[in-house]
Amino acid sequence: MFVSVANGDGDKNNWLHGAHKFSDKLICQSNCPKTFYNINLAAYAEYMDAFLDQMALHDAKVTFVGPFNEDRGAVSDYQQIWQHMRNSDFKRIGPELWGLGNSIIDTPKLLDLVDVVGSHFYDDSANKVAIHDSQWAALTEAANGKEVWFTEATRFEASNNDMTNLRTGLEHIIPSIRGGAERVIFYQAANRFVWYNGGSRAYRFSGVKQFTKNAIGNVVDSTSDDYAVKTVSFYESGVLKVNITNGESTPKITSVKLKGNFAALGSGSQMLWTNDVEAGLTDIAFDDSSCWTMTVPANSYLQLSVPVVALSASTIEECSHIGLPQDSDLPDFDQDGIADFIDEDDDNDSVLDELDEFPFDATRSGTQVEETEETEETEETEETEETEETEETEETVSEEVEAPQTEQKSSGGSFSGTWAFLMLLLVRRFIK
Ligand SMILES: [Ca+2]
Ligand SMILES: [Ca+2]
Ligand SMILES: [Ca+2]
Repeated sequence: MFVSVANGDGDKNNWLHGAHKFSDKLICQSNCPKTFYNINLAAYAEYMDAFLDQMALHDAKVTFVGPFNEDRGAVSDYQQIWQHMRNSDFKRIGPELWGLGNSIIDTPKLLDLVDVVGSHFYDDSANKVAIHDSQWAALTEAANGKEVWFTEATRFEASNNDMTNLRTGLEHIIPSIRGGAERVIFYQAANRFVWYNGGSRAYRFSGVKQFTKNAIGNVVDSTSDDYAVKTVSFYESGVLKVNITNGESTPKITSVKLKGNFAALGSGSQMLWTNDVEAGLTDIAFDDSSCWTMTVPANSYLQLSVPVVALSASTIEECSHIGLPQDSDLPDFDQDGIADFIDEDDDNDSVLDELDEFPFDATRSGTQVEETEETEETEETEETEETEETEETEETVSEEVEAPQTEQKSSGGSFSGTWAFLMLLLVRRFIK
């Protein structure tokens, strides 16, 4: 059990932040040593001792203690608290600062005073997406071998779009896991005791449950070439769990590649969350391939369960499309049920696309015209980058994001560190 002093967002005046969350009885009145918020740290230590005693008395033994919550305690503050406390049979957590950036700065000087390095992550503004992974990796580096925990994962938006609320919560934690965090502490996603009549349970309960129950084994290196697409994967006992979110309002046809001499073979599945679907399960038969394309719907979260084997002589390296229910949302000009990107005749005039005017040639059936540059028609504002996978009718977006970790960080499992998966997601927006 982990206990940490908390800010009081539930207080109607939102006053229980910073120093206000500490009782007046803990504030030093005169002749005070210089401490954080002028707290009498001897009294605070006694308060925590009494709390731990009461918990133990009721068979709720506390094993981890965080004395500060978004309070920038100094080295001397931590020293005094631990020195004054009678109880010591627990692990100490700090600094738990509001911003990951400050936690990175403070961690080295606190290393002798904490057993677990914890941080929040509210400095995750959109313009810092490119450094989310590397920031968490920097905290792991600063922790110098001590465990890193993300101690307040709570970016589940409270909008009226249930799907967005789930997705933002997952997007908040993915960089921490990729960057080396060993544990993530949620709140807002736990089941509550009250579920009033007429209400419906939010997506975040089922989505987070799916994510966490399969966040076992070892974290696998992965990378996505689109900042709007977040991914993190876990491997255990021959099965790769691939989590993918798409934060944009358009579906993306995505290439998934297994690196490191592995192929997907056997019975797998997709569990999908979209605006319209909660936990939709689809079985997938993998046919000994190391690459496939699939559709990641707009504003979605999906988890693939992929049985993996070593590459063999029969492994297929060409990326073929795995048809999934979400394909029905893709553009289909002639509405024949075959999405444009795999339909070889987009206007059903019996002239194949490659011989026909592109993209939609219903008004000029049968006319052979010169090939034109296809990508100029619907150019996005995002920068484009060619990859070896680029085809004429598709646009690659954004830069490649390298996963920072090279070692497996999660506990448990028998996955050897010398086996290294690299999962590469080449994300392409469909524009044909
Ligand atoms: Ca079609
Ligand atoms: Ca057609
Ligand atoms: Ca045609």
